[in-house]
Amino acid sequence: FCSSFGCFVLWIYEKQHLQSELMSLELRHTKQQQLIQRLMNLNQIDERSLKAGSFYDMGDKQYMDCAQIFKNTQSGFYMIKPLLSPTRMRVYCDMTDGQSSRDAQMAVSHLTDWNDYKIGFGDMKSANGEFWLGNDNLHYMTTQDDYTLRINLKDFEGSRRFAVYRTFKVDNEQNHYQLQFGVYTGSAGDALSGSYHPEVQWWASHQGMTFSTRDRDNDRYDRSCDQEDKSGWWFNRCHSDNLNGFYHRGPYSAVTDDGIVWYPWHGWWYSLKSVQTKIRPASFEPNDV
Ligand SMILES: [Ca+2]
Repeated sequence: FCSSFGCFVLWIYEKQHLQSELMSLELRHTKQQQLIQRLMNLNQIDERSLKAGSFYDMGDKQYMDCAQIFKNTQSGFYMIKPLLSPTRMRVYCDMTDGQSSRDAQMAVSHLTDWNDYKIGFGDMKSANGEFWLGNDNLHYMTTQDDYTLRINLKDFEGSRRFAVYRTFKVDNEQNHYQLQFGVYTGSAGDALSGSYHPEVQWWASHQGMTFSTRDRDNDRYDRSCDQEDKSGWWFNRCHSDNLNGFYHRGPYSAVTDDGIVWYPWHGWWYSLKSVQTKIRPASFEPNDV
């Protein structure tokens, strides 16, 4: 069949051939492993970028509120432009529970002036950041359509309550961002109108109140609610809720009721753990989208 020499050559050839095939297989294996690693990394980055707190650029498309972008379904920051607003604004859109807009999370510093509240301030980048959207922006948002306000409250014992107000409106700066709201539903009690107690209502209702800050006193009190209660708010004489108040952490004693207060739930001397406010069009039905 073959001479000993011929078989030897064939053996050498086969050995070299197998060795080069092995090397090529090893190379392919390494390349595939690198590819798998790259794909895994890409996947992780993708997951991270989809987490709440991300900023989504919707390009040149114009949306008047979060409800119009709801089909995007990812919670995060978006640029919107309410009809009357001269500029686009950055808002947090909460798509997880059908709420289409979070306007503010309000455990904020009281060392802020009229102009800070006017244009907004705080952490507008992280999902749990605390910020005030800005009274001008609240005005532009709430006058272009009929909006519903939802306030989510948490205490330090782990309980949660909420309050919903129909027809939430904030007037313009000339009218000191006068507050108007409609029917209440919820579990936290109707602090905004103070309807739980007529004797409280006349001095603590926030219906029709104008906004006050430490440098602009528009309240009905002969002194300044803002200076006593350390926040910018729609004070009367002064309040039954003070959601921009001082972060006392639960029960507190102070000269005035300056905590983060929601009176019908925990009274004036308990400062809440967290406050989240959201607005969405009254006509908005997540299931329609
Ligand atoms: Ca006053």
